[in-house]
Amino acid sequence: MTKKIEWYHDFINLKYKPKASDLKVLFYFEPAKDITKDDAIGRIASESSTGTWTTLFKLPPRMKKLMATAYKINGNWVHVAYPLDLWERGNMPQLLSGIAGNIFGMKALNNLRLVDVSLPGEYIRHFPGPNLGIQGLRKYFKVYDRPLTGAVPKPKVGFSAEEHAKIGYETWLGGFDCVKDDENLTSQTFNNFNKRVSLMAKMRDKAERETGEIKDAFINITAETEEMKKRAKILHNHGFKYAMIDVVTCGEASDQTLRETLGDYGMAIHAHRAMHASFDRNPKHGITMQFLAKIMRLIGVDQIHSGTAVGKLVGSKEEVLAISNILREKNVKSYKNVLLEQNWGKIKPAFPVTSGGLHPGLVPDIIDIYGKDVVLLVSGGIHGHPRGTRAGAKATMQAIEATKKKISLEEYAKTHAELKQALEKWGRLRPV
Ligand code: CAP
Ligand code: MG
Repeated sequence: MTKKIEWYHDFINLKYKPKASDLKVLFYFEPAKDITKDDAIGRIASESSTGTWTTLFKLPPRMKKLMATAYKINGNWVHVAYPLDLWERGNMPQLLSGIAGNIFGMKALNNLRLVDVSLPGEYIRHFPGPNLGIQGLRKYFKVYDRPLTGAVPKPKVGFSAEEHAKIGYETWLGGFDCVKDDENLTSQTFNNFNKRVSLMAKMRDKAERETGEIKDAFINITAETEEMKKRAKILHNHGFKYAMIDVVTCGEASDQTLRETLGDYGMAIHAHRAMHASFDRNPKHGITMQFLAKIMRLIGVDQIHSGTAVGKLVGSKEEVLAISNILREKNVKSYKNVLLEQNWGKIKPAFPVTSGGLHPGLVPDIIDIYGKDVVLLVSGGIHGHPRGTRAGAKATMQAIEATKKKISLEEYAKTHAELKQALEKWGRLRPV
């Protein structure tokens, strides 16, 4: 008789009823050749909690309490429950090192996808969530009945700080609430951060005086963490309500730190998700965008990019709706193999941000998918307007008005020149 050398199956118990205090995770998995489903599932639960590849000389019985349990298998989906004590409170990198860590590299799995996590109240209450959230930001802008709007100067990078601020001014004067930096604009030789901030503040003040509206900007502070803290302070000193962070490339640890810093200044975080598609694009492997959205709401971003379903970047309508649900609802209901139930307790709702290949002709589709609680970013789609940036922003605002009034864009365009010109160029094009 061969000796038992591993204990992976000890992590499976289909009779287990998760406790209210457990963290519950839904994974999609595909076992490698010659690996049974149970062998695969056991490894997922083991490697993400307390196990190792072989039986041990010593296994103190009390440690069994920390083992994860695979408790429900549904085709290639498995539900795993984790005892709360496995997790340090308020430490997001540590959670990821467990449920999104070594398991992705196991030879026994051809594919593994972390779909969603359901977090108990006792875990959630150690995170701050958004500082202002949807209600706080609406109150700040005094805009309650339409999406917030913003645009990035295009080309992405290359403008000087002066040129950037002038484009910003045109964007604001066209009716947009915000001007956004692109994800790869930080503080380059041709566009220094400090200079950009001070010129943008001047132009913002001018735009506010001339329009009587609140104007702001998502200026990108992405850098090494200490540097980000300095940049956050500079933004605060210049009266900006937001800072923008590339939350994936910066990492959860610095996101958490900056949430504290910006919270002290009463500011909000615009979260750009550049790099997300490296782990969420393959539907069989990696981490879903809804999971990323969940941990970002918990860490406390006020808004995060969530896709368009109709623009230039990947992302289905189902995914967009799942992300919006996670960001905006108080009680998220489980949905197919896409979402787990989540009670957000006191954590505020965050805005989804729709962006990428949008233009005025796509506004009705976007509002149909998202409703009004969304930040709408139209960049190429305003700067490419035949009459320029200001007219492009006006055309977008007209498209929002038309949609609110339930009038077709074509009809509204008869009395709104900027919208008419936009439709002549792009129509209802869905770019690829
Ligand atoms: C959009 C954008 C945004 C992407 C991000 C760009 O520009 O500025 O970064 O939309 O993608 O650089 O492509 P356009 P996502 O409006 O000119 O397309 O929102 O999917 O994270
Ligand atoms: Mg961009």
